[in-house]
Amino acid sequence: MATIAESAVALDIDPFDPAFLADPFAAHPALRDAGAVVWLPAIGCFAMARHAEVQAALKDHTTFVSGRGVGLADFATEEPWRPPSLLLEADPPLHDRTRTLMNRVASLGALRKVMPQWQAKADALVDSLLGSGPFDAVPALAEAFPLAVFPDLIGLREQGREALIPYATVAFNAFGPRNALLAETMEAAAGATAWVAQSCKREMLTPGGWGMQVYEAADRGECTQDEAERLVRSFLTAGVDTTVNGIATLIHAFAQFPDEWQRLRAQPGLAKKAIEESLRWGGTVQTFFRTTAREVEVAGVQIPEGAKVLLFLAAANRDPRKWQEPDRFDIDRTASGHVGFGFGIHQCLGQMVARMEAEAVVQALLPRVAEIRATAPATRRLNNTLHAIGTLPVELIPA
Ligand code: OVM
Repeated sequence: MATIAESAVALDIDPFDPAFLADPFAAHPALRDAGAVVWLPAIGCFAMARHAEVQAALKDHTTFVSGRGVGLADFATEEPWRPPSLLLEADPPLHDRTRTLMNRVASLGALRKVMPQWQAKADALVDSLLGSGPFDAVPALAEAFPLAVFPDLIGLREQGREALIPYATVAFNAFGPRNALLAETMEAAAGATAWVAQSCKREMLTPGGWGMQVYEAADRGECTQDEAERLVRSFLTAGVDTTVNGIATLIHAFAQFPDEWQRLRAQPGLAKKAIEESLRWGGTVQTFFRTTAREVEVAGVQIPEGAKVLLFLAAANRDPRKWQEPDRFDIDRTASGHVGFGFGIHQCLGQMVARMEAEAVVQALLPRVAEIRATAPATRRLNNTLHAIGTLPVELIPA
Protein backbone atom coordinates (compact mmCIF):
# COMPACT_ATOMS: atom_id res chain seq x y z
CA MET A 1 0.00 0.00 0.00
CA ALA A 2 1.44 3.31 -1.04
CA THR A 3 1.80 6.07 1.52
CA ILE A 4 2.33 9.69 0.73
CA ALA A 5 5.54 10.72 2.41
CA GLU A 6 6.08 14.18 3.76
CA SER A 7 9.38 15.90 3.23
CA ALA A 8 11.52 16.39 6.29
CA VAL A 9 11.42 19.57 8.38
CA ALA A 10 14.47 21.71 7.60
CA LEU A 11 16.47 22.90 10.60
CA ASP A 12 18.91 25.78 10.49
CA ILE A 13 21.58 24.02 12.55
CA ASP A 14 25.17 23.34 11.47
CA PRO A 15 26.37 20.36 13.53
CA PHE A 16 30.02 21.14 12.70
CA ASP A 17 29.92 24.80 13.62
CA PRO A 18 32.38 25.51 16.49
CA ALA A 19 29.55 26.83 18.69
CA PHE A 20 27.58 23.61 18.13
CA LEU A 21 30.63 21.44 18.81
CA ALA A 22 31.39 23.35 22.02
CA ASP A 23 28.02 22.34 23.47
CA PRO A 24 26.22 19.78 21.30
CA PHE A 25 23.83 18.73 24.05
CA ALA A 26 22.28 22.22 24.03
CA ALA A 27 21.13 21.72 20.44
CA HIS A 28 19.92 18.13 20.78
CA PRO A 29 16.39 18.94 22.00
CA ALA A 30 15.75 21.04 18.88
CA LEU A 31 17.06 18.23 16.67
CA ARG A 32 14.95 15.57 18.37
CA ASP A 33 11.80 17.67 18.63
CA ALA A 34 11.75 18.89 15.02
CA GLY A 35 10.91 15.40 13.81
CA ALA A 36 12.02 11.79 13.62
CA VAL A 37 13.96 12.72 10.46
CA VAL A 38 15.11 16.28 9.80
CA TRP A 39 16.91 17.97 6.91
CA LEU A 40 20.03 20.00 7.65
CA PRO A 41 20.59 22.43 4.74
CA ALA A 42 23.91 23.59 6.27
CA ILE A 43 25.46 20.24 5.34
CA GLY A 44 22.92 18.92 2.82
CA CYS A 45 22.11 15.83 4.88
CA PHE A 46 19.21 14.19 6.62
CA ALA A 47 19.58 13.61 10.34
CA MET A 48 18.01 11.53 13.11
CA ALA A 49 18.41 12.23 16.80
CA ARG A 50 15.70 10.13 18.47
CA HIS A 51 16.66 6.81 20.03
CA ALA A 52 14.10 4.69 18.17
CA GLU A 53 15.01 5.90 14.69
CA VAL A 54 18.77 6.03 15.31
CA GLN A 55 18.72 2.45 16.57
CA ALA A 56 16.51 1.30 13.69
CA ALA A 57 18.79 2.91 11.10
CA LEU A 58 21.89 1.31 12.67
CA LYS A 59 20.11 -2.05 12.62
CA ASP A 60 19.12 -1.74 8.95
CA HIS A 61 22.65 -1.91 7.55
CA THR A 62 21.50 -2.93 4.06
CA THR A 63 19.55 0.33 3.64
CA PHE A 64 21.85 2.58 5.68
CA VAL A 65 25.23 1.45 4.40
CA SER A 66 28.74 2.17 5.67
CA GLY A 67 30.75 1.37 2.54
CA ARG A 68 30.22 4.86 1.16
CA GLY A 69 31.84 6.25 4.31
CA VAL A 70 30.51 6.99 7.78
CA GLY A 71 31.44 10.65 7.56
CA LEU A 72 30.12 13.51 5.46
CA ALA A 73 32.16 12.49 2.42
CA ASP A 74 30.43 10.08 0.04
CA PHE A 75 33.08 7.60 -1.08
CA ALA A 76 31.03 6.96 -4.23
CA THR A 77 31.95 10.44 -5.45
CA GLU A 78 34.72 11.72 -3.17
CA GLU A 79 38.23 10.47 -2.50
CA PRO A 80 38.56 9.24 1.12
CA TRP A 81 41.37 10.91 3.12
CA ARG A 82 42.93 7.48 3.70
CA PRO A 83 42.22 3.98 2.31
CA PRO A 84 38.82 3.04 3.81
CA SER A 85 38.66 0.97 6.97
CA LEU A 86 37.89 -2.69 6.17
CA LEU A 87 35.49 -2.75 9.15
CA LEU A 88 34.00 0.66 9.80
CA GLU A 89 33.73 1.71 6.17
CA ALA A 90 32.78 -1.67 4.72
CA ASP A 91 29.53 -3.55 4.15
CA PRO A 92 28.86 -7.30 4.07
CA PRO A 93 30.21 -9.60 2.81
CA LEU A 94 33.65 -7.95 3.17
CA HIS A 95 32.75 -6.51 6.57
CA ASP A 96 31.62 -9.86 7.97
CA ARG A 97 34.81 -11.61 6.94
CA THR A 98 37.06 -8.98 8.53
CA ARG A 99 34.85 -8.60 11.59
CA THR A 100 34.81 -12.35 12.30
CA LEU A 101 38.59 -12.42 12.16
CA MET A 102 38.95 -9.36 14.39
CA ASN A 103 36.35 -10.64 16.90
CA ARG A 104 38.51 -13.72 17.41
CA VAL A 105 41.56 -11.56 18.17
CA ALA A 106 39.78 -9.04 20.40
CA SER A 107 38.21 -11.69 22.60
CA LEU A 108 37.01 -11.47 26.17
CA GLY A 109 39.27 -14.38 27.11
CA ALA A 110 42.31 -12.48 25.88
CA LEU A 111 41.26 -9.48 27.95
CA ARG A 112 40.65 -11.45 31.13
CA LYS A 113 44.28 -12.59 30.98
CA VAL A 114 45.62 -9.03 31.06
CA MET A 115 43.14 -7.59 33.58
CA PRO A 116 45.31 -8.25 36.69
CA GLN A 117 48.24 -6.35 35.10
CA TRP A 118 45.90 -3.54 34.06
CA GLN A 119 44.52 -3.30 37.59
CA ALA A 120 48.02 -3.10 39.08
CA LYS A 121 48.87 -0.28 36.66
CA ALA A 122 45.67 1.62 37.42
CA ASP A 123 46.24 1.20 41.17
CA ALA A 124 49.79 2.54 40.92
CA LEU A 125 48.69 5.45 38.75
CA VAL A 126 45.95 6.50 41.17
CA ASP A 127 48.35 6.12 44.13
CA SER A 128 50.73 8.54 42.40
CA LEU A 129 47.98 11.16 41.93
CA LEU A 130 46.45 10.89 45.39
CA GLY A 131 46.69 13.70 47.91
CA SER A 132 49.13 15.74 45.83
CA GLY A 133 46.76 18.64 45.17
CA PRO A 134 44.99 19.63 41.98
CA PHE A 135 46.10 18.20 38.64
CA ASP A 136 44.80 17.91 35.08
CA ALA A 137 43.12 14.51 34.85
CA VAL A 138 43.28 14.48 31.03
CA PRO A 139 47.03 13.88 30.61
CA ALA A 140 47.65 12.46 34.10
CA LEU A 141 44.90 9.84 34.12
CA ALA A 142 42.64 9.73 31.05
CA GLU A 143 45.58 9.63 28.62
CA ALA A 144 48.13 8.00 30.90
CA PHE A 145 46.12 4.87 31.63
CA PRO A 146 45.11 3.84 28.07
CA LEU A 147 48.64 4.63 26.89
CA ALA A 148 49.98 2.40 29.69
CA VAL A 149 47.94 -0.62 28.61
CA PHE A 150 46.61 -0.46 25.05
CA PRO A 151 49.84 -0.20 23.00
CA ASP A 152 51.20 -3.26 24.85
CA LEU A 153 47.99 -5.17 24.16
CA ILE A 154 48.44 -4.53 20.44
CA GLY A 155 52.19 -5.12 20.59
CA LEU A 156 53.41 -1.73 19.40
CA ARG A 157 56.99 -0.53 19.51
CA GLU A 158 57.81 1.70 22.51
CA GLN A 159 59.14 4.75 20.70
CA GLY A 160 56.60 7.33 19.61
CA ARG A 161 53.40 5.95 21.13
CA GLU A 162 52.19 9.47 21.94
CA ALA A 163 51.44 9.74 18.19
CA LEU A 164 48.32 7.63 18.70
CA ILE A 165 46.25 10.49 20.12
CA PRO A 166 46.92 13.17 17.44
CA TYR A 167 46.39 10.53 14.73
CA ALA A 168 43.01 9.49 16.12
CA THR A 169 42.05 13.14 16.55
CA VAL A 170 42.50 13.59 12.80
CA ALA A 171 40.62 10.39 12.00
CA PHE A 172 37.62 11.52 14.03
CA ASN A 173 37.76 15.06 12.62
CA ALA A 174 37.83 13.57 9.12
CA PHE A 175 34.24 12.31 9.48
CA GLY A 176 33.12 15.93 9.36
CA PRO A 177 33.56 18.58 6.68
CA ARG A 178 36.98 19.80 5.56
CA ASN A 179 36.83 22.63 8.08
CA ALA A 180 39.53 24.54 9.97
CA LEU A 181 39.47 21.92 12.75
CA LEU A 182 40.43 19.17 10.34
CA ALA A 183 43.08 21.30 8.61
CA GLU A 184 44.73 22.33 11.90
CA THR A 185 44.81 18.87 13.42
CA MET A 186 45.94 17.27 10.16
CA GLU A 187 48.90 19.60 9.92
CA ALA A 188 49.79 18.98 13.57
CA ALA A 189 49.59 15.20 13.04
CA ALA A 190 51.72 14.78 9.92
CA GLY A 191 54.44 12.95 11.86
CA ALA A 192 51.90 10.98 13.87
CA THR A 193 50.22 9.70 10.69
CA ALA A 194 53.55 8.43 9.38
CA TRP A 195 54.31 6.76 12.73
CA VAL A 196 50.95 4.98 12.76
CA ALA A 197 51.30 3.83 9.14
CA GLN A 198 54.75 2.39 9.92
CA SER A 199 53.55 0.77 13.15
CA CYS A 200 50.92 -1.30 11.34
CA LYS A 201 53.59 -3.27 9.49
CA ARG A 202 54.27 -6.83 10.57
CA GLU A 203 57.94 -6.31 11.33
CA MET A 204 57.06 -3.52 13.79
CA LEU A 205 54.73 -5.70 15.90
CA THR A 206 55.63 -7.74 18.98
CA PRO A 207 54.89 -11.48 19.00
CA GLY A 208 51.78 -12.33 21.05
CA GLY A 209 50.12 -8.94 20.59
CA TRP A 210 46.76 -8.43 18.90
CA GLY A 211 48.51 -6.81 15.93
CA MET A 212 50.61 -9.89 15.21
CA GLN A 213 47.56 -12.11 15.69
CA VAL A 214 45.89 -10.33 12.78
CA TYR A 215 48.90 -11.23 10.58
CA GLU A 216 48.69 -14.81 11.83
CA ALA A 217 45.06 -14.88 10.70
CA ALA A 218 46.35 -13.72 7.31
CA ASP A 219 48.84 -16.63 7.34
CA ARG A 220 45.87 -18.97 7.79
CA GLY A 221 44.21 -17.43 4.75
CA GLU A 222 41.55 -15.43 6.57
CA CYS A 223 42.68 -12.20 4.91
CA THR A 224 45.58 -10.94 2.82
CA GLN A 225 48.76 -9.47 4.32
CA ASP A 226 47.71 -6.03 3.00
CA GLU A 227 44.31 -6.40 4.64
CA ALA A 228 46.03 -7.36 7.90
CA GLU A 229 48.03 -4.15 7.80
CA ARG A 230 44.87 -2.10 7.38
CA LEU A 231 43.03 -4.05 10.09
CA VAL A 232 45.82 -3.32 12.56
CA ARG A 233 45.31 0.33 11.62
CA SER A 234 41.70 0.00 12.87
CA PHE A 235 42.95 -0.95 16.34
CA LEU A 236 45.26 2.05 16.38
CA THR A 237 42.64 4.48 15.09
CA ALA A 238 39.66 3.46 17.15
CA GLY A 239 41.29 2.29 20.36
CA VAL A 240 42.86 5.30 22.02
CA ASP A 241 41.17 8.72 21.69
CA THR A 242 37.83 7.02 22.36
CA THR A 243 38.87 5.44 25.66
CA VAL A 244 40.88 8.53 26.67
CA ASN A 245 37.77 10.65 26.37
CA GLY A 246 35.53 7.94 27.79
CA ILE A 247 37.67 7.83 30.94
CA ALA A 248 37.87 11.64 31.11
CA THR A 249 34.09 11.78 30.82
CA LEU A 250 33.67 9.20 33.58
CA ILE A 251 35.88 11.27 35.93
CA HIS A 252 34.05 14.43 34.84
CA ALA A 253 30.67 12.79 35.56
CA PHE A 254 31.63 11.95 39.14
CA ALA A 255 33.12 15.41 39.67
CA GLN A 256 29.84 16.96 38.46
CA PHE A 257 27.63 14.52 40.37
CA PRO A 258 29.50 14.02 43.68
CA ASP A 259 26.53 12.26 45.28
CA GLU A 260 26.84 9.52 42.66
CA TRP A 261 30.46 8.93 43.73
CA GLN A 262 29.28 8.59 47.34
CA ARG A 263 26.58 6.18 46.18
CA LEU A 264 29.13 4.07 44.31
CA ARG A 265 31.46 4.06 47.33
CA ALA A 266 28.56 2.77 49.42
CA GLN A 267 27.54 0.22 46.77
CA PRO A 268 30.67 -0.77 44.82
CA GLY A 269 28.64 -3.53 43.18
CA LEU A 270 27.18 -0.79 40.97
CA ALA A 271 30.54 -0.19 39.24
CA LYS A 272 29.60 -1.89 35.97
CA LYS A 273 26.26 -0.09 35.85
CA ALA A 274 27.98 3.22 36.56
CA ILE A 275 30.35 2.66 33.63
CA GLU A 276 27.43 1.84 31.34
CA GLU A 277 25.66 4.98 32.50
CA SER A 278 28.74 7.08 31.76
CA LEU A 279 28.68 5.64 28.22
CA ARG A 280 25.04 6.64 27.83
CA TRP A 281 25.33 10.04 29.47
CA GLY A 282 28.78 10.99 28.19
CA GLY A 283 28.43 11.01 24.44
CA THR A 284 32.12 10.56 23.64
CA VAL A 285 31.28 9.48 20.08
CA GLN A 286 28.63 12.04 19.17
CA THR A 287 27.74 11.06 15.61
CA PHE A 288 28.26 8.78 12.65
CA PHE A 289 26.82 9.01 9.15
CA ARG A 290 25.32 6.35 6.96
CA THR A 291 24.42 6.53 3.24
CA THR A 292 21.10 5.26 1.87
CA ALA A 293 21.53 2.41 -0.61
CA ARG A 294 17.90 2.79 -1.77
CA GLU A 295 14.98 5.16 -1.42
CA VAL A 296 13.49 4.63 2.04
CA GLU A 297 10.66 6.05 4.06
CA VAL A 298 11.25 6.74 7.73
CA ALA A 299 8.46 8.08 9.93
CA GLY A 300 6.65 9.46 6.90
CA VAL A 301 9.71 11.12 5.41
CA GLN A 302 10.94 9.99 2.01
CA ILE A 303 14.74 9.75 1.93
CA PRO A 304 16.16 9.30 -1.59
CA GLU A 305 18.87 6.83 -2.58
CA GLY A 306 22.43 8.07 -2.08
CA ALA A 307 21.57 10.44 0.75
CA LYS A 308 23.88 11.03 3.68
CA VAL A 309 22.11 10.56 7.00
CA LEU A 310 23.68 11.90 10.18
CA LEU A 311 22.89 9.76 13.22
CA PHE A 312 23.17 11.60 16.52
CA LEU A 313 24.16 8.75 18.85
CA ALA A 314 24.67 11.06 21.82
CA ALA A 315 21.27 12.74 21.31
CA ALA A 316 19.62 9.31 21.11
CA ASN A 317 21.27 8.41 24.41
CA ARG A 318 19.55 11.38 26.06
CA ASP A 319 16.21 11.10 24.28
CA PRO A 320 13.45 11.68 26.87
CA ARG A 321 11.24 9.41 24.73
CA LYS A 322 13.53 6.58 25.88
CA TRP A 323 15.07 7.69 29.21
CA GLN A 324 13.68 9.41 32.28
CA GLU A 325 15.57 12.57 33.29
CA PRO A 326 18.10 11.77 30.56
CA ASP A 327 20.54 14.56 31.46
CA ARG A 328 21.01 13.19 34.96
CA PHE A 329 23.99 10.89 35.52
CA ASP A 330 22.35 8.14 37.56
CA ILE A 331 24.58 5.14 38.23
CA ASP A 332 21.68 2.89 39.20
CA ARG A 333 19.55 3.34 36.07
CA THR A 334 19.30 0.74 33.33
CA ALA A 335 21.56 2.34 30.76
CA SER A 336 21.80 -0.76 28.58
CA GLY A 337 20.22 -0.13 25.21
CA HIS A 338 22.31 3.01 24.75
CA VAL A 339 23.90 3.45 21.33
CA GLY A 340 27.19 4.89 22.58
CA PHE A 341 28.92 1.89 20.98
CA GLY A 342 26.53 1.91 18.04
CA PHE A 343 24.17 -0.97 17.34
CA GLY A 344 23.96 -3.88 14.94
CA ILE A 345 26.74 -5.39 12.85
CA HIS A 346 29.12 -2.43 13.27
CA GLN A 347 28.72 -2.18 17.03
CA CYS A 348 32.07 -1.30 18.58
CA LEU A 349 34.59 -4.14 18.23
CA GLY A 350 36.61 -2.82 21.17
CA GLN A 351 33.75 -2.25 23.57
CA MET A 352 35.05 -4.80 26.06
CA VAL A 353 38.48 -3.17 25.97
CA ALA A 354 36.85 0.16 26.73
CA ARG A 355 34.76 -1.27 29.55
CA MET A 356 37.74 -3.09 31.09
CA GLU A 357 39.90 0.04 31.01
CA ALA A 358 37.13 1.99 32.72
CA GLU A 359 36.63 -0.82 35.22
CA ALA A 360 40.34 -0.82 36.15
CA VAL A 361 40.24 2.95 36.71
CA VAL A 362 37.04 2.80 38.78
CA GLN A 363 38.33 -0.12 40.86
CA ALA A 364 41.54 1.80 41.52
CA LEU A 365 39.67 4.93 42.59
CA LEU A 366 36.97 3.28 44.70
CA PRO A 367 38.93 2.25 47.82
CA ARG A 368 41.35 5.19 47.61
CA VAL A 369 39.29 8.28 46.79
CA ALA A 370 36.68 9.82 49.09
CA GLU A 371 35.88 12.62 46.66
CA ILE A 372 36.68 13.56 43.07
CA ARG A 373 36.68 17.33 43.43
CA ALA A 374 36.60 19.67 40.43
CA THR A 375 39.05 22.51 41.12
CA ALA A 376 38.21 24.53 37.99
CA PRO A 377 35.73 24.09 35.13
CA ALA A 378 36.67 21.48 32.52
CA THR A 379 37.39 22.76 29.02
CA ARG A 380 36.48 21.19 25.68
CA ARG A 381 38.74 20.17 22.86
CA LEU A 382 36.58 20.62 19.76
CA ASN A 383 36.33 17.66 17.42
CA ASN A 384 34.00 16.96 14.48
CA THR A 385 32.96 13.59 15.98
CA LEU A 386 34.16 13.26 19.56
CA HIS A 387 32.87 15.12 22.58
CA ALA A 388 36.42 15.54 23.81
CA ILE A 389 37.69 17.05 27.05
CA GLY A 390 40.68 19.39 26.79
CA THR A 391 41.49 19.95 30.44
CA LEU A 392 39.91 18.47 33.56
CA PRO A 393 41.32 20.07 36.73
CA VAL A 394 40.51 17.89 39.72
CA GLU A 395 41.79 16.90 43.12
CA LEU A 396 41.49 13.37 44.45
CA ILE A 397 40.70 13.55 48.16
CA PRO A 398 42.14 10.43 49.86
CA ALA A 399 39.71 8.10 51.59
C1 OVM B 1 38.61 1.97 11.85
C2 OVM B 1 37.78 2.72 12.85
C3 OVM B 1 36.82 2.07 13.59
C4 OVM B 1 36.03 2.76 14.49
C5 OVM B 1 36.22 4.10 14.69
C6 OVM B 1 37.18 4.73 13.97
C7 OVM B 1 38.26 6.81 13.62
C8 OVM B 1 37.96 4.07 13.05
O1 OVM B 1 38.28 0.82 11.56
O2 OVM B 1 39.59 2.53 11.34
O3 OVM B 1 37.29 6.06 14.20
